[in-house]
Amino acid sequence: MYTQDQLKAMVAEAAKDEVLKHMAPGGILGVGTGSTANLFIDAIAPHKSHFAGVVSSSQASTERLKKHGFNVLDSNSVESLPMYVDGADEIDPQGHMLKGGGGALTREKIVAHLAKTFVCICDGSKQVAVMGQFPLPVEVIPMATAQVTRELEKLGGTVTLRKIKGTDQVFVTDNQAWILDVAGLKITNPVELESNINQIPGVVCNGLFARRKANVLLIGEANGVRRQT
Ligand code: ABF
Repeated sequence: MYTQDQLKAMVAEAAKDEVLKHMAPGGILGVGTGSTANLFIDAIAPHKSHFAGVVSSSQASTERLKKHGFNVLDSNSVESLPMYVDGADEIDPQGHMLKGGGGALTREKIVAHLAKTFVCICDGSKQVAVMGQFPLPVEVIPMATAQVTRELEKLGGTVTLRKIKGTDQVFVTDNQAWILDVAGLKITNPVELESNINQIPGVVCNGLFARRKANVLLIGEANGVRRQT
């Protein structure tokens, strides 16, 4: 039986193979955020010369990539990316994802939108029948926090302003915004809910990746890595 960390390492390796197989040398790779994405960064690092550069989805991933010697490019310097590799917090049977547990949802969605192929890497525990067991992150402009909270509560959620773990300090995103975590939702309509939440004034982005799903899922399971497209 594999541990969750072993499964994450397995999908990170599989994503390295996927990228090296499908991406021509000299391309620019989009890179996600989180512990599984970190394992992918470490796995692909020995092959950094395969890429002209990378576009990162967070300051945390940027630091890790730079430590490995990658050429980290500004997202504004590319019109598109051949591939983007990133993790997820939940995935439903149709491939809709809930992301943002690491607080990087907005930049992740920006870089994913640039990419032709989004490869999602995760261990099997992320697969759910219906999303919402993991609180849905919603990035907000601080001055709108109270009114966005009220709107999200009307949707049936229990809303918490994200704090830095173990402190009473508000978590601030790379975009100098705050995050509301919405628990208690049963997300049977992810595409519609993603759009509806984005209409609330003050919302920067939310963690539903439903309108733009991953093109390839690499899922670490008991008998190995399952590739789903
Ligand atoms: C990232 O992957 C985030 O959107 C999500 O929170 C994270 C999943 O975390 P981990 O890979 O650490 O399980 O893209």
